[in-house]
Amino acid sequence: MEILEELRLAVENGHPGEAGRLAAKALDDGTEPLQIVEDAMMPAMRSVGERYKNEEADILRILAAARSVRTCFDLIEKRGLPLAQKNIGTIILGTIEGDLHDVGKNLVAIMFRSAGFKVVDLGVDISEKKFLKAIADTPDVSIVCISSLLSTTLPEMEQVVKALRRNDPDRRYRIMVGGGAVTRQTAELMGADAYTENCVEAAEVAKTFIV
Ligand code: B12
Repeated sequence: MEILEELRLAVENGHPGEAGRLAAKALDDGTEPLQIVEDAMMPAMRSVGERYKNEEADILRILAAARSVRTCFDLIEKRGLPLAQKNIGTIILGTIEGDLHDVGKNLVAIMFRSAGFKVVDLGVDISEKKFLKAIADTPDVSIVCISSLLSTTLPEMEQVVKALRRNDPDRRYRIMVGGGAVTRQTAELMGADAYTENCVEAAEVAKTFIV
């Protein structure tokens, strides 16, 4: 079996050790990091996401697949290899205030980075004030992304989206929202520019905002 196919299966089946070993071998054989991401990690995460949605895979499988992706990225980083050929834009990303979930946010960050974005990851429990400060500190920001897994934090998310809009009359940046608590409909009602259900689509949509 081709090595990237083996790696895709290792990530999909949630075997971080095996995924790391195969990624190292692929790199030793001269495979470009970007090809590893596009031909193995992204299809694997897309497939696990689909199976989770159809209730064919449980959350432990997602977490194990996410750990496998993390292992491969750490390896690529440790070798000092560039993930993307160029910097296509800057994204600020954080989990909303009151919410400490970060697995999905971290996956989104990985997918953005592999698509060529610079990511300023603010972490979890991020208030309106912290988002606004990060935007002021990042003059080249193109997209601001907010994640929420707790439905109790949706009013806060709406508040932040509105504040970010007020802060940006010239539409310097776009706003994307996501995470288990958000739906396409709530995202639209809040006034966000985009919502996606998973990290693979998040990177694809983000690229459409860069002209
Ligand atoms: C793991 C987990 C935890 C871990 C978090 C560890 C961590 N470091 O993240 C721990 C144990 C700490 C935890 C705590 C709590 N949790 Co919890 N947790 C989960 C669980 C099991 C999985 C979440 C997860 O990681 N999913 C996997 C990732 C990959 O999926 P994801 O986050 O949705 O991200 C994907 C997409 O949504 C998208 N995405 C994510 N962010 C963004 C952002 C943008 C901009 C875009 C475009 C896309 C995008 O891309 C990702 C990848 O494709 C869920 C149950 C579930 N089935 O989802 C409950 C769940 C989210 N938790 C829940 C609750 C209630 C809590 C607690 C309040 C429990 C308690 N009573 O203490 C606390 C809250 C703590 C806090 N203040 O945040 C509820 C929320 C219910 C609700 N609707 O409000 C859930 C749904 C469980 C349930 N069924 O009741 N939790």
